[in-house]
Amino acid sequence: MSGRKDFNVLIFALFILAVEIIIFIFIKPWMAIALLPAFVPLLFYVMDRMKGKKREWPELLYPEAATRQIFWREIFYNFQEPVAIVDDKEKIYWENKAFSSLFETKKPGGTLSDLISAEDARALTQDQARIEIKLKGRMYSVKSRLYETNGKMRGRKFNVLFFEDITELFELKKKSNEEKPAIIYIQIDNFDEIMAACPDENRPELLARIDKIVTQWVQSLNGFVKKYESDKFIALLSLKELNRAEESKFSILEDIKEIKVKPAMPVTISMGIACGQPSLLEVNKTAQNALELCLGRGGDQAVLKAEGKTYFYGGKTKELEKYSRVRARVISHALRDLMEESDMVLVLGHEFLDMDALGAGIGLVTAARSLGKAGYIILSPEQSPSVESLMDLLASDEELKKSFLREEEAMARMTKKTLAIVADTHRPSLCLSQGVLRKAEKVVVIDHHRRGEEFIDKAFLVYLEPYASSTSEMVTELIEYMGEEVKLTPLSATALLSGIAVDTRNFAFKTGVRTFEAASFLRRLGADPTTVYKLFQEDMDTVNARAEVVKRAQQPFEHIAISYYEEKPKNPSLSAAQAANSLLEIKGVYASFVLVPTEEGLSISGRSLGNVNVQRILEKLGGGGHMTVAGAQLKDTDLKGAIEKLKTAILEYLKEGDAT
Ligand SMILES: [Mn+2]
Repeated sequence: MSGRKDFNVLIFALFILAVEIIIFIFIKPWMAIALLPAFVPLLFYVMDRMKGKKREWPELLYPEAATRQIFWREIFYNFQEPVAIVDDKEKIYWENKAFSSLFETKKPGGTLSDLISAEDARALTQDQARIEIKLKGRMYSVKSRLYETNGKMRGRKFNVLFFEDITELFELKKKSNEEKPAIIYIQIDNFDEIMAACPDENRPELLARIDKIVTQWVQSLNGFVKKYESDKFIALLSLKELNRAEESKFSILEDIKEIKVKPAMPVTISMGIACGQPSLLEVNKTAQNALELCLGRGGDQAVLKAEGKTYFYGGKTKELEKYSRVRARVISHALRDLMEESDMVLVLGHEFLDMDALGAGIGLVTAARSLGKAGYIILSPEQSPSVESLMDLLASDEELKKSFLREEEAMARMTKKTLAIVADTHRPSLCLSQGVLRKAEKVVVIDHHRRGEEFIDKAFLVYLEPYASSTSEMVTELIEYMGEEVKLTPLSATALLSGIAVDTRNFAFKTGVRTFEAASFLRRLGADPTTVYKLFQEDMDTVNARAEVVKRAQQPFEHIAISYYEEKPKNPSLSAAQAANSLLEIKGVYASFVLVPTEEGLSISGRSLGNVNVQRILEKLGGGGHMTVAGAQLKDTDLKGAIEKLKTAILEYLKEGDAT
């Protein structure tokens, strides 16, 4: 730049000289001499102005070109922080002394990726990149600037890399991070039961042993612990120590089990842990939430909430079920958190979808949408006849109509963050979509069936409540506790009510106090019992066919009715189940069995009021189910043969009953 100014002054001087010469030769020599005093000050004035601009720079930085080069080279070459120029092929074009000594390079011309990782090298060939690299035990922040060259090397791209040693800053940051406080709530599971099981004289010792293990564990982590209730502790640790405890997977969970009250009753604890929230107040609140979640999952585990994520440790002992509202509330909050953490909620019912699974699904989808998340129920490939009427009703609502997805589409839209909720079953084989279940990384199970052998092992949260009347009842309670934002429309409330109605057979079976409470909550939100009643209305042919079955019924054993369909009805299993229910309406009938021809052979549906175990009877024929609802499939046998087999099974069962 300054060279150009010198040049301008020279041109100006030459111009004045030329004018003088022209006047001297071609006009009048005396005129040229006379004009000289006017031109000379003008020349000096221009030179002075140019000099004035030069003075903006310290003298040293504005030397002649050759000297300047030496200065710049000196400055950069001897600069204490490493600097290098790299071309777009990651070749080192130039480097300063600090750079050479940092990487111990003998001479420039090496490749950047030989000195640092290929990934870092690639990042640094971008403009304005900034990465942190650890080199020789020190941390460096490396910035890059991209330049395109002019002149001889026009069009070539170079990155200038500036290294800054940030070791001290980095250590300081790390240290302040490690010293962040973590709060741990520790609670002894089933404290009352443990105390009750422990003989009086041993109680002080038991309590002392528990205290000792908890206290020693926290102290080994340089933490502070305080017992604030007979079965509750609060502890404070630094994040560094918490990480250490995490590496050992919270060994205290196992250590505490060494204390056994009775041979089969180890002491277990629940731990709610939080760290890294913006304020101590929030750390505390989050730790309490984590403890609630831990208790909701059955205790004997640690739940850690940090960086917006939830981690689980332990939890191997069988969970203890208690049907309490506390549990419903805890599960509700946990489910809400999971929904909020997810990007989409998918509800999976069971094969042969019924109104309970569908009603529960509608409730869950509505909850998800109230929380601003997309929610869908997976649709079975073939529509199940038992939900036909409810589906027709839902189709009348613009919003609810959009609540269904086919399996393939759901699979395509699923991400790692998608939450899958299995409703009304806990057996993976009965699940409506095996694909979605397999792909889902977060699975919640909500079911009212007694737990069987086969179980969805990967479930993140399990709410299994055999004492609840229906999954719809459970979902209604969960929604009640989820908070005000979750709003049910009258139609979705009606769907939930129909789920309860179908599983309780209009509030006659398995109906508890909480069943009515759930129903009254739904009614308040506009659920319509008449609409529910209409959902169960049937066409004339179905009713007639069933009347025939009832008419044919026999009672070969006292209080047990057996009947059959002569021809295959439109929906064999549904018709048989309904006919068996109708038989139970007959005075004196405690259990009923209805046989029906199916595509594959014959199917038997068994129903009971509770004093006859139809499950045990049909298990003898290779079937299964519950005490009051069971079924079996028979192949290679005609109707007459099947009835004989059934009678033999009942007789066997009755004899067993005599024996016990
Ligand atoms: Mn159900």
